[in-house]
This record gives sequence, structure tokens and C-alpha cells, in this order.
Amino acid sequence: MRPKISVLPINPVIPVVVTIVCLTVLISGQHWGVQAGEHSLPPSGQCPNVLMIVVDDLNAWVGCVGGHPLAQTPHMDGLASRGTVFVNAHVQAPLCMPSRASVLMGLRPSTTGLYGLEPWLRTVERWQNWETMPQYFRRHGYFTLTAGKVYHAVPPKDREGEFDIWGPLAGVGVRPPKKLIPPTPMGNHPLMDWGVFDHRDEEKGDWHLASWAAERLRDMSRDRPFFMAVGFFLPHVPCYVTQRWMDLYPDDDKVLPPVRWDDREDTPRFSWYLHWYLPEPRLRWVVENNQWRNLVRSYLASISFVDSQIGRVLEALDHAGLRENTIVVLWGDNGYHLGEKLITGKNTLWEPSTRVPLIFAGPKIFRGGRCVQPVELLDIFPTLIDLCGLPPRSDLEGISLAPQLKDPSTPRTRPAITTHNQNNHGVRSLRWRYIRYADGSEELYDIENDPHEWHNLAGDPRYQSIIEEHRRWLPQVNAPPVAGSAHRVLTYDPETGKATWEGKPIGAEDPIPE
Ligand SMILES: [Ca+2]
Ligand SMILES: [Ca+2]
Repeated sequence: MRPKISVLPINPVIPVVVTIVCLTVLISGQHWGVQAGEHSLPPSGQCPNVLMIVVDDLNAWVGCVGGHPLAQTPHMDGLASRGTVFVNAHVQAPLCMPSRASVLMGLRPSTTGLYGLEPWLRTVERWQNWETMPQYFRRHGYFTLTAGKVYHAVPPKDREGEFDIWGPLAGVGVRPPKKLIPPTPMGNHPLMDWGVFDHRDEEKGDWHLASWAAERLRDMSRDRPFFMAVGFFLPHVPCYVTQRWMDLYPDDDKVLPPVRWDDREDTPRFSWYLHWYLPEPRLRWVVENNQWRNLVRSYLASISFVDSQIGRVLEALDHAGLRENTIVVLWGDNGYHLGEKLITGKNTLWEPSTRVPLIFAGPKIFRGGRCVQPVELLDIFPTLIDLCGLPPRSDLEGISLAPQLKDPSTPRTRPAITTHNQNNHGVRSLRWRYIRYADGSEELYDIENDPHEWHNLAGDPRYQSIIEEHRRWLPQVNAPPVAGSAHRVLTYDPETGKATWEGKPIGAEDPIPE
């Protein structure tokens, strides 16, 4: 049965215009970024489909991205080999909700004021009618479907407004009867768990998600193009795996990332405020409880498992004969520290938190491309508009990656910017990472010569011109957190110099929570 499309109040007219634009792309071959309304009406179904795959908390530990030498991800690597992988792609926020909101709205967190896990963006008056990516595709004649976690969380009454069809929501699936690891500090959060327990792959949430997506692809109507977005749960904690997946990684310390115990001696105290009091344990606890190797292997094994489920979806796309006319885009919503900078988790402006896989494959995309230019997930929205030949939008803050998807060596003129809470920014250029916190403290790393960001060069006068070059990219708009902002929200009052974490003041002498 064909689902009914709910028509958005914004614009009832456009579907016809859009199909016209899509044809323009086909007939003009090499022509990118065409203008709307110039050509005659094509047969339906000419626009490329879009399959967007989001993976929760997936850092750069993916074979084709090169973040971990032992990572086994044959399906994501296969996707990259028939498309282009961006190995220097960065999130706009190192946290689920603001990162996803940024991708789907095409705006920076510093513009939207969405920094925490709440609120749901439609409760913010200013963003109530903002046309998001799935809505834009729907208005232009696409059939839109979603399952798993794509937006962070959407209340049931608002779901139909965002996508036509909703499949199963994301979840870990089967769980052990009790936590596998010792009680963790800062509240023993139920999600803070990992390790091997006996279960079947078919009992996992991501298995159900992949099955749903595969079935929808198999039965997909060809009357009009589709935009399908699926959001996988793993390797988000809890990282539960079976022995088979764990055994892909040696029970050996060579799985651990390189870490220096003195690494935070040259980072500003304010850097701790970005992840002040959180359920993710610090490295010290992980090591003292003999959990470091177990965590790292469980995380890697979860990546390999989710890769296998991505493989099931891609295989379904092939079997349905849809590969040649479908643009696949895959991204992680934020990275994850596994001990680097003495922490686990996200919520930082360093490479392990900001760098994620970004892979495009499909019609007219360079095959086997590897792009080292700094790019932003914010660029996905204008890129898809470009690749699908929809009318460009002047209100989005990203820049289309179509030139890099045609020739991966094409330079980019601007760096990638990650923001965590108001006025804390990381600026990643081809060679450098510059960080500026709300209190004015700074870091600078030469990633080319110091890939682990161990040596903060910000205090060295020899690098002042580099710092100044990067400073000019700091966003000029720094919206305060919107009403209802909650969870992992940090504010700073420059008048009084006072920082506040989740509503509680941080004292200048308070010990760093362990
Ligand atoms: Ca996430
Ligand atoms: Ca250091």
C-alpha cells in the first residue's frame, strides 16, 4: 500500500518544478548545481534516490578513514571504494542532538542555540517552521522514510511532520540481566556498560533496523524518488557483543590508542568544563578497574557489528537494482574518546570527538576517492541538494562538496568548525587545530607533526600568526542556549568569569570530578 504523503504547510506547489530540475542534471551530464525552472517536464523517477546512514558515536576508527590500524569494517570500506571518503570530516557539535540538528537543519549550533540534548527543535519558536533536509526533499517530490535514530528524539505527534514513514526506533536490543562492568562513577549510569555476553545477532536493535530498511528497499515503489534515513545505535554504549565479534580484535594492549598521562597539563582548566560531570568514566577509573582493553575491544567489535548491518542494507539496495540511481551518504554523529586526553566519551573539541567518517557513493561520484580537505557534516545538506539537482538554498550554512566528489583533490577554502556549548569552538584546517574556549583560553595543535594533539602550541609566540589566521574563522554569531536547553549544557558569564554546568556553578578551585 502506498503511504499517504502529508503535505507541509510551507509550500504545496513545488513537486513539479523539482522533477524538472532533476532532469536537468541528467541531460547536462557534468553540470552541477543547476538552477530551477528552466526545462521541460521529465518522466517521473529521474531524480537520484538518497539513502542516508547515520551511525551513533562512530569515531574515525573505520578502515577507510584510518583512525585505528586494526579496525575491520569491510562494508563501509566497500562503500568508500565505490565512492569517495572524507578522512578529515568533522561534526558541528560533539554530541548527538546538536550534531544531528545541525546536519538536518543545515545550520551551525552557534546559529541555532541548540547545544544540549534538549529541547526538541520544534519547541523553539524560531525553528518551528524551519524546513529541514527530509522536509525539503519531501516538498520536492521525494517519498521520505526513516528508522532508528536520525533526529535525536522526535515526539510522536511531530513525527509525521518530519518524515512520511517511520520504522522502528533505535535501541540496543537484548541486554544482559545486569551490568557487566563494576559500578561506574558519577551515578553508575545504566548505559555505561560493555563486554561480551551470550546472545544472537538477530536480537540486537541494529539487526531489526537493518531488516526494516532492507525490506523497504526491496518493496520500494518506483513512481518517485525516495529519501531514506536510517540511524544505527552501535557503537554507542552499552557496547554489548558476542565472543565472535570480540575475537576480531586481539586480547592485547596493541588495540589501545596512544595516550600520555601528562597530556592535560598543557590544556586549559576550561577544557575540563566541557565534560565536567558526566557518566562516561575517566581513563583513570577504566584502567584501575581493568576495563580499558575490554572497552576498546568492545567498541571496535561494536563497530564491526554495525558495519555488518550496514552491509545488509547496502546488499538490499543492490538486490533491488537501486544502486545505480541512489546516492548513499554515511556519517557518524560524533566521535568518541577511548582514553585519549584521559577521558572516555565525547563533549570535547579535540580530534577523537570531532572527526567522523563521511562517505558518499552513487551516480557521478568519484570512485575510490579519498579527500583530505577539512569538511563539515553541515556540508551534507547542500551537497545532496546539488547531487539531486534540487533548487539551491541560500539560507544554509554549509558548502556543497560536489567539487570534491568530482575531484577529491579540489581544495576547500574554509576550515571545519566544531562548537560545544556557547562560544567554545574548534577550528580544523588542513594542518592545524585551533581551539578557543568561552573564557578566552586557547589551544593550537600541529596535526601534521603531532597527530595525537599532545603539544599545545598556543602559548608559543612563534605561532601567533597561525592562531590569528584561524581566529578569523570563529563564528561571529554565538547564540545563547535556547529556552529549555538541558543536559550537558555549559554556560559562561564573561562579566563575572563564572561557569555553570547543568545549572550548577563550577567553583574556580573545585577539584575535577573523577
Ligand atoms: Ca552520538
Ligand atoms: Ca598535552
